[in-house]
Amino acid sequence: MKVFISGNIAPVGLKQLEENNITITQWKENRQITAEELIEACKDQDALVSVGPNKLNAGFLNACKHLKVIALHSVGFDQVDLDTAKKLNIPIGNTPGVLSGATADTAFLLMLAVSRKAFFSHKKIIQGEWKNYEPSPELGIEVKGKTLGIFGLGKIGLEMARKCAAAYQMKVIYHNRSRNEDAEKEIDAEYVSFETLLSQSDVLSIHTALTPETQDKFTIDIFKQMKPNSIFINTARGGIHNEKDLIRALEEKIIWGAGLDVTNPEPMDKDNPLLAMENVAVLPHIGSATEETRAAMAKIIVQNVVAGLKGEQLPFEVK
Ligand code: 8YV
Repeated sequence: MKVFISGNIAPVGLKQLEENNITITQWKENRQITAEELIEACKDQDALVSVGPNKLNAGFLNACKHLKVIALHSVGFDQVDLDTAKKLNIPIGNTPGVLSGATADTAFLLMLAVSRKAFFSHKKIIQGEWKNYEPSPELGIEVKGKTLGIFGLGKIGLEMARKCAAAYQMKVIYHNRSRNEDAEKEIDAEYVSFETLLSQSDVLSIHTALTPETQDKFTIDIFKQMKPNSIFINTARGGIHNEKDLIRALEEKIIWGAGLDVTNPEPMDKDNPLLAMENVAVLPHIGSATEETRAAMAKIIVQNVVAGLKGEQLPFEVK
């Protein structure tokens, strides 16, 4: 059996695939594979491990209907046309659970980096602007005891809420399509309407999937409903916020700051105005990028590939 891997996965994954007598072909170039190249590469393969943002749309799936399984190197599956995959009987696997801690760490890191203007201050040193001790340079704000709003309280949102409640006794409010009663019990999270989430959150952290419903959800009209001293954090998908509107909301001080691990498009242009802003911290989509998490993701990928090649139910299948 043969698998094509469209990028890097942790070595443990490669080793385990080989132990299962699966022949690996891997995309090694230092650029994202194009749609045409991906179709070509999958021609003689039995399985695909899709790393990164390759669009697995109807065009790709119809051209590759011979694939027995597609294992995503992500928990998110917005890049896949699930209806077409279902029609063609191609099972799609993802990597839920194992990256919740690392992704929530990234949200937490961004919250602190923004609130203390860390990235901006760091840049000032590099630019040679640290000349003497200034007791009141641009001051940050503290998050202790403030209200954390979670948009999409699933596994990752819950990890973020736990950290904020434990470290800073933050009050947690959340908005979801349906209530998360376990989280309500565990961390006293309060379910609120979307409008209340906007008007009461001091830190608003996005942890929902990108769907037609959440696409471009955070526009200027939405930012205007947030507190002027609030911080917007997005570690989910860049398509959930409207970037032009976010820039305007920050420039016009409609909100206080923003921390992003996801942008639209990715990669972000190096001249993007967000990168020069004092109250902004941007990371290049590193949510799951730790040794431990990437190894755990790779092991799940192997389980999905092996099961799919045997025609068995994937242990982690996107439905
Ligand atoms: C992925 C992610 O690791 O899991 C997700 O949904 O966004 C990331 O953490 C990344 O897309 C690389 O495949």
